[in-house]
Amino acid sequence: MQTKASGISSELRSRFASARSVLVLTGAGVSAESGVPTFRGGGHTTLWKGMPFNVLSLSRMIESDLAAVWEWFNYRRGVLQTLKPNPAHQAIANWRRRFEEFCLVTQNVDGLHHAAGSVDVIELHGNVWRGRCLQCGSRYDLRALGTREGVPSCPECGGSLRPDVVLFGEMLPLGAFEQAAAKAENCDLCFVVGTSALVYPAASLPEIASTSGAYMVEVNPERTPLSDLCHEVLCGPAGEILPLL
Ligand code: BV8
Ligand code: ZN
Repeated sequence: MQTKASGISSELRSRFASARSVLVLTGAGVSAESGVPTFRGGGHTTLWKGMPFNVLSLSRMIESDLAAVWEWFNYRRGVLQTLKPNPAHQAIANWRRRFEEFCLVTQNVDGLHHAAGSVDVIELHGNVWRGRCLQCGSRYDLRALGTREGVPSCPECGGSLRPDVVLFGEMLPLGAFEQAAAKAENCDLCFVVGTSALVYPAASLPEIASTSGAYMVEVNPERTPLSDLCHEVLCGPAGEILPLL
């Protein structure tokens, strides 16, 4: 069922009021109203120096041109620096205390869910504010390191850092997907917010929740490959819809 942003169905209201375990999966769309460019949708993909992001964010770029990867990620951190969470992030942060069990899983690397007060966020694709040492694996907050330009060095061992972000072709952080999948199996209400549902294994989480019998709700101005498996598709911007609940 597709309902306009103005109306939250009585069915969803009652399920929201009675849910015991809720899973929320977010994608770039939840940060769109904060000014973060999405990757796809709206007929464009994020380009940088003429290269599409899915070329830049390829794992082989780490070996072939780590400096270019840092230039791309330094640019993105620069853009994100001034951006703030929007009402969608805030609504989700408030939902946590309304349910016995609540799990927020994000594909986003922008850190805006944390900035809005969400805790225990499962970040499937890492976090653009962290660097990881290629030699010793130590992780650092790049804001603390004061990283601006070029390839930062590891304060521990002097090795080169890489962004602590999962690039295409790379494994997700150890245990992150498994933890999210276990929550998806046990949730009775699942929200899929602002994702084109094209990237795996993240996009398989709503399929797991649906198979486990969860009530499925998609929040997105556009339909996606997941729309047909949702009980409700709330067609509109997350920043306007989520605060209605
Ligand atoms: C893995 C970090 C396995 C980097 C990201 C062929 C070749 C190579 C790989 C593959 C392949 N086929 C499949 C794969 C696997 C690949 C994949 O799924 N590719 C897809 C594209 C086909 N997956 C991987 O590589 C993953 N790893 O599978 O490893 C493996 C096994 C063994 C050994 C080794 C490896 C790793 C995937 C992670 C990639 N990293 N990001 C960076 O940020 O640069 S993914 C990237 O896409 C972002 O993280 C983003 O979150 C993610 C998904 O995009 P969305 O979040 O959905 O954003 P998008 O712009 O697409 O959509 C926005 C949506 O919001 C739209 O629907 C729009 O309508 C909506 N919207 C807009 N405004 C609003 C809104 N909604 C609500 N409110 C609004 N206001
Ligand atoms: Zn190191």
